[in-house]
Amino acid sequence: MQYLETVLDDVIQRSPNEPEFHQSVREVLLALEPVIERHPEYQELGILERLVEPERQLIFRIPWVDDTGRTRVNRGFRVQFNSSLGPYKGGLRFHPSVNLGIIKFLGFEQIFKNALTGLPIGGGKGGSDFNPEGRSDGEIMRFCQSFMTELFRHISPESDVPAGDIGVGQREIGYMFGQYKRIKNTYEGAITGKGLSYGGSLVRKEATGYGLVYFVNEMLRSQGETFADKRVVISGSGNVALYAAQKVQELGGIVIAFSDSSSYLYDDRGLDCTLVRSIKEDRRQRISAYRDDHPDVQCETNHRDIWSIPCDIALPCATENELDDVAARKLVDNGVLAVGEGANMPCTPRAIDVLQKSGVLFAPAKAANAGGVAVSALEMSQNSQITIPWSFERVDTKLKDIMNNIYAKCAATAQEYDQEGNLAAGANIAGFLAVAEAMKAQGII
Ligand code: NDP
Ligand code: 2IT
Repeated sequence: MQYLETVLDDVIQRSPNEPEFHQSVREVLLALEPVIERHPEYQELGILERLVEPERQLIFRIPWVDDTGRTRVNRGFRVQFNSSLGPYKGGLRFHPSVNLGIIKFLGFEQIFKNALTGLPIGGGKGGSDFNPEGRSDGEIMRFCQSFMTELFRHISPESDVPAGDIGVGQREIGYMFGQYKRIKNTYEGAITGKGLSYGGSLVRKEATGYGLVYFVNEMLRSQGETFADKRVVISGSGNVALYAAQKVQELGGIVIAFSDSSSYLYDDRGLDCTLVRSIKEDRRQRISAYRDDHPDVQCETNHRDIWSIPCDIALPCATENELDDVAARKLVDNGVLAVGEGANMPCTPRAIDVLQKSGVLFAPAKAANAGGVAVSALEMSQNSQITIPWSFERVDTKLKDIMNNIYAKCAATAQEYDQEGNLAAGANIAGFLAVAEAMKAQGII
């Protein structure tokens, strides 16, 4: 459709050198052709032109002093992308690869993901090109404090509520919350993913991984399948990967591989997920340390080759574009049944094409990994009232309901738009419709 191509061309022209952002916009726009045909008013109101332009983009300097006394400078970002459905909501990423284009792609995805949860949250994302690897606890704290010393003026429970992402877990959230509270002199939930002792929610830590597995389980169930005895390959070994693995095991699946940015582990008999969690979460070591206890387990240094391992279910949970068409072809040749995206945009467009054309069940990120942000919104809800913290069971049941609803919405929307079984199309269309209707009602702003 010429109109959609023009919108995409404008994005590329206006924001060159942001390939990941172009990729995420292209994927959504490609899915919207039948929607624009049914709703010509969206074109008249410039909904798409407004949607692809962030409402606000903040870029700031983060000076800090390392342990040797040397002054360091990093760049900080917060992209407040769309607030039609609620305050901006989305994580902060600390990784050397972070730049404006990466944050814009993540923020753009977040708009539709948050819409799919059905909760009142808009889309945003932020972070820094700071590399936490090898940094001491003191350095991490000073960096987080400097980051928040600028960010605090742009966030609040009513306007923008950050959380974690790659390189930002409970430790970093704690330091940032402390600095926010100190500067604002207000004890309020302007950030989620907090520790349980100071306003965090039970299940937030587990939420993205658990939610992914709940979603994939629904997808399997639609084909009369379950996780029982399925061999599951999981990339990454961070927050999302570790708790996806825990839930896979609870449902009877066998986790046979994990990776990190330097290697992958493979044991066809199944890996000890508790040990992997302790290595990565508590000891902050490389995954290869697993071999200290299990010298017989395979550990390969080319972590990208993880997709050549024969498996029934693949869960990419590390980073964007980590699974390309060559990897997808290997998975298909090895008989993979389902692929569920735990990371944001982990499969390249060509990989998705290979998987879908080969009849592999495909769970798209913006639907399948929405559990984390959904429980973040439940944390916001608890923070906004004086309440006894909700129990693990209560939050987990809500999470499961939300993921099942997202699955049902994606499946029904795909069917309504004559693309039965295409959950990616269903997610893009359903997420977009929720945002577009709110934008339409709120006028040209
Ligand atoms: P973590 O920092 O906890 O873990 C990231 C994992 O991926 C680590 O094992 C890391 O390896 C690996 N990794 C990171 N970058 C790369 C890279 N460039 N190449 C190879 N491996 C890499 O992050 P999360 O688990 O929180 O996030 C993982 C993915 O899930 C991201 O795409 C994130 O955006 C997405 N996500 C996260 C949510 C959350 O609630 N945390 C919610 C929804 C999506 P190493 O240990 O060597 O650094
Ligand atoms: O990509 C994501 O959804 C996240 N990193 C979680 C965002 C959040 O606000 O909890």
